[in-house]
Amino acid sequence: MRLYDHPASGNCLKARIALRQLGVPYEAVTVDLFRRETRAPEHMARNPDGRVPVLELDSGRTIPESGAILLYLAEGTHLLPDDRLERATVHQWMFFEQNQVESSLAVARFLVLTGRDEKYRAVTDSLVARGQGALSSLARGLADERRFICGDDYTVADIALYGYVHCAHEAGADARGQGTIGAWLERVEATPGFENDLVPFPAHAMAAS
Ligand SMILES: N[C@@H](CCC(=O)N[C@@H](CS)C(=O)NCC(=O)O)C(=O)O
Repeated sequence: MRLYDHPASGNCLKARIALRQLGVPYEAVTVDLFRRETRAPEHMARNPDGRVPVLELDSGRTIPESGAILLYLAEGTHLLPDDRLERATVHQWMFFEQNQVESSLAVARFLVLTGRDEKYRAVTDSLVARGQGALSSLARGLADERRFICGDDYTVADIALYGYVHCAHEAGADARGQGTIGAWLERVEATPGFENDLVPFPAHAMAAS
């Protein structure tokens, strides 16, 4: 398998965590999103939405979207329950991640780390406020001190949420101070084979002033 990837992307980190924890051999190919390589025709052919991550199977078929990649990789493994209702809970938190966490904290983090937050102050503040609200919802989801977000078992929902919750401070939000989120992050990080290899944004990601 091949992962079209960027080492500073939280969405790509989710795919890398799952690939490593499942012991799936893969080749990582960096697509430099800060140089607009994600919008080049050859990448658009892999993902009509022009973003990473994209997983390419040995057949050449491609799977864009971090959530779709996680669910594809997790099928038939301990990272995804067979039971229909338990699986619906995994889906619940993965949809929540995309709708509430990724759409707010990932964008705010991008604006802050590329130095665009001052120029887009109102947008950034609104994204951080929405992200903080999403973190409060996550904290309520973890309030019964369950080990992982869906219960006793670690699933791809935990991996999906980890992507942007663990680095919420880079967006200007506070995750670790919210209820049991800090303890949950530590439990995720302690799962076998877990590695967070997210790297800082490169210098050329900074907006030209
Ligand atoms: N919903 C998508 C979002 C993917 C996404 O926004 N990827 C960013 C990097 S984190 C990207 O490729 N941005 C480059 C661009 O928009 O051209 C997912 O979860 O995979």
